[in-house]
Amino acid sequence: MKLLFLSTSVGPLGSGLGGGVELTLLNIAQALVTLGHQITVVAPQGSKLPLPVEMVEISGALQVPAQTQTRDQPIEMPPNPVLGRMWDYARQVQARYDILVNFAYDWLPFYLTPFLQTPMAHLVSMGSLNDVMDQIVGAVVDQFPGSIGVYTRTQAETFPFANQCVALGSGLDLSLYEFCPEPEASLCWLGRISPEKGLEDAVAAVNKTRTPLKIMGQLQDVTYWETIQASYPNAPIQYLGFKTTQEMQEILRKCRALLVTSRWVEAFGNVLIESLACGVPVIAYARGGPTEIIQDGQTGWLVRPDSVPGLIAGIQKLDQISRQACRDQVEQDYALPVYGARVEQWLKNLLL
Ligand code: HBI
Repeated sequence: MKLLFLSTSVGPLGSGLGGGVELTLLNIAQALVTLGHQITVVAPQGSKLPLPVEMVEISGALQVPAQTQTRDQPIEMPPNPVLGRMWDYARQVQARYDILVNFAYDWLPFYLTPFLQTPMAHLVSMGSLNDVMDQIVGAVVDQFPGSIGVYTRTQAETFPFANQCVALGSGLDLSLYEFCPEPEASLCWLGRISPEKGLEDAVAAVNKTRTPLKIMGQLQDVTYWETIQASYPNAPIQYLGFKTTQEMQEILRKCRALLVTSRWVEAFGNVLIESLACGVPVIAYARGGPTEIIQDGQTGWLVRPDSVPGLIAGIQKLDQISRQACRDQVEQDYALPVYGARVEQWLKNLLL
């Protein structure tokens, strides 16, 4: 198939602003290229992909991140929106492709679906956040059955049209993650530094256990980060910035565990399978995608959501977890070829 991928609109691919969906787009592109499909990616100016696929960079103003909006807020479009210009490009070239695949969690691509002649597939990368988005995605899935892909059933359940979503799971190129049998002392926290990720709870936990915590990810909300530092001036934390996958896994793999403290319903949690791929157990709030990934007591601990004592208890029980079991689970459930086959089937079904 000839596929046109339309990237998230909140940041250039490779910047980390797009969070987990950047990794998802890369992994799907890699898996489908391996299966012999032709991929072209349309993305904001400055995007980079470590893949030999055609990249069309579009300039313009980035979209406001949906998770900063309230549920009843109207859709905002900035002046000279990169999103609008990405889809104007798609409209012009659509006849060259079998399917247009949208990775943006934005109103416009969904609204445009019936206006375009080429079939569209939408990978919805977050749970329900906003009424206007729920409405437009619901309208698309009613008119185009099977066109809405999600990560997990838990994520789908946040939408009124849960049973019309295709759960695709996720996957990784496991060769990028090196198993580490003997960790050092540190714990790790990965992700966009933004309120919905609950970093303050991880800091509060290590402030008690005095276990060093390595923090990596895009510093999206500086005020939020400064508040955490002011609240816990003596916490044993170290912010290492945003890293490429290679640099990140080099640090992550030596950690005793990954702490996942999401406040929102995490659609999946790509960082969790990156961690398990390195043999690093995960201690996660029992909320959203992590509840479908972590095998409690086997590959990590699922703790009561928003409970810092729960995180601390998990840290104290880490020696019960086998690091090999973590790597084994990812090889079994999240290998890239398996994920690629599932995504390929999802897309082929739209051409039947
Ligand atoms: N917000 N408006 C908007 N559009 C996106 O594509 C988007 C977002 N917020 C977060 C986000 N994408 C990704 O970080 C998550 O989908 C993983």
